[in-house]
Amino acid sequence: ARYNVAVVGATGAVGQKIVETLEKRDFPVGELRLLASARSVGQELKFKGQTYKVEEARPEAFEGMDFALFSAGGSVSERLAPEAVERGAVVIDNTSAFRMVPEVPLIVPEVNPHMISQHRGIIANPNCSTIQMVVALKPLYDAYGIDRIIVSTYQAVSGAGQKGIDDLMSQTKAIVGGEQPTPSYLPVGSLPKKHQQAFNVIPQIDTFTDNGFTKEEMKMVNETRKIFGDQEIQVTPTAVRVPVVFGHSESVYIETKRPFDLEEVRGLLEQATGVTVVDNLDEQEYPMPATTADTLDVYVGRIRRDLFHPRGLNLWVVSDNVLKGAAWNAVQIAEYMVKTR
Ligand code: A2P
Ligand code: 11C
Repeated sequence: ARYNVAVVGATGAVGQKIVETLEKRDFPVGELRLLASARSVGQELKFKGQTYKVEEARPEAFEGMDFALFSAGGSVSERLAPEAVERGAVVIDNTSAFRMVPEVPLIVPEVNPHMISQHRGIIANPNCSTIQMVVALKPLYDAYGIDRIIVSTYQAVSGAGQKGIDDLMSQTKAIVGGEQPTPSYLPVGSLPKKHQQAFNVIPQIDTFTDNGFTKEEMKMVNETRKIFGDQEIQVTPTAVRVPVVFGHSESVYIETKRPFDLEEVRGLLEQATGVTVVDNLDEQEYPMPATTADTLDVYVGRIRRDLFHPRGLNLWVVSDNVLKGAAWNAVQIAEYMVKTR
């Protein structure tokens, strides 16, 4: 069988990777519709050697589609996802628009694929920094339980979209060329104040909430609880933007409920689907964005027992934020649905 697929936001950083991933995975695409804003109408994109013209994302564009993969921002999803569902498509949404709606499954296929079947038209893809963390923690959660997670992120600018990438690139060129950088987008596109991102780290991703945590950090708290189906799990996040283009890194510290054996932890991670362990200290081997970008897995290294807490464990977790963190996770959900039909 073939499936008609619409990609909303096809010209964006994630949208382009969705199209690439559909091709690389040889997803059984029937008709493909590449949708974006009116600004991009007529722009040409390639899929399997063929040229496709970008069309405007309008309700009628979803007519006859089986899947609609959205990554054009929350407001576009809010407006058009219901239109796609009304026309019979299953929506896989990369934005935060529906993630916390109780009836909408929030899916990471390695963690909670059993929730997919409960959808009523919309399936939500979690935030990138949440996805890679829960994939790495799933085998440990199942084996030992987890009381608490303390996580600090080192997030790539591609998380902020093409404008984030362009901002880092132009600042870097300016500085290397001996000129003053002119920050234009980061840390938060919608706020007037900008900071230098090149050769700098910024402890703010998205806007702040009343409790002093950013929205990005609160996504890591709330989405982790929803995905594990565990409202007790304590998550303390600090989300930081670093001058990396592709690949989020995370320093993850957990306290398990039951005691663990470190060799067993290593074995569980090595066997886990979607996880690759890179942890050879003698050879200075550990995961890094530069060596793992453009691949699908979540990489785990620096696996070590805490010095003080008897059930404390430290991990270093790296993954390509636009692939497993967004495009691949979305296509993987569609693959799962096609396989289990
Ligand atoms: P466009 O290129 O026409 O602006 P990124 O996250 O890289 O910034 O990409 C955002 C994506 O969302 C782009 O494909 C962009 O299309 C699309 N987009 C933005 N606003 C709209 C809109 N109002 N309707 C449809 N697509 C939109
Ligand atoms: C970032 N995690 O790195 C964000 C981007 O909720 O899907 C993804 C935002 C989201 O800036």
